[in-house]
Order: sequence, then C-alpha cells, then structure tokens
Amino acid sequence: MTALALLLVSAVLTPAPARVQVGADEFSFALSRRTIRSGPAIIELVNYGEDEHDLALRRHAFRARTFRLQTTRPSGVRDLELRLAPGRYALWCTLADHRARGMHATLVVRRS
Ligand SMILES: [Cu+2]
Repeated sequence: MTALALLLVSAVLTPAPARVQVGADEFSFALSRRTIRSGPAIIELVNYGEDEHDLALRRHAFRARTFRLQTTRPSGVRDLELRLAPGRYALWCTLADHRARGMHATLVVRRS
C-alpha cells in the first residue's frame, strides 16, 4: 500500500477527538458539554476570569491518573489532548481555595 493510501485509511479509521471547552471564571467552570464518548479527546480551558486558573481532571476510579492543564492567565487558552476511558471525571481548579469556592465540575465519558 502506498503512503498516501495508508494515510487515507488511518484518517477514516481514526475517530475525530471529542471536544470539551471548559470556561473558567471566578469561581466556576462552565462546560460546553457534560457528556462525551470515550477515546481521543481535546479539553480546552478558556479563562474568562480576572484571576489565573488551571484545570485538573481525574476519573472516579482507584489509582486513576490526574491530568493537568497548566495555570492560564486571564483571556488565556490551553488545550490538552488525551485519551479518556469511560467513567465519571472530576474537574477542578487546583489554585488556592478555588475548588472550595465552586471551581469544580463533573464530566461523564460514555463507552463509544
Ligand atoms: Cu481557579
């Protein structure tokens, strides 16, 4: 098979990543969607606030990995590409007391 044919086959077989935008503000997260399918995903953090914020993401499971998007300045945007297994994920801001003040949310990943 030629390189071009291989490229076309992989483009057809590889699903487009699911996308979720997480809007941060003082002190809440607004998700563009609360449910996505499992597999490749892009999480985008957009800081609409006046303070810096970050984002941690962790599945409700024993020894689950914690994914992180770094601290983002006001008007800043960060993307994280990852693969998500089915389950419920906690999202929160790790800075200061932001989580306790309301910067947390839940994302549901269903089996694709
Ligand atoms: Cu924050």
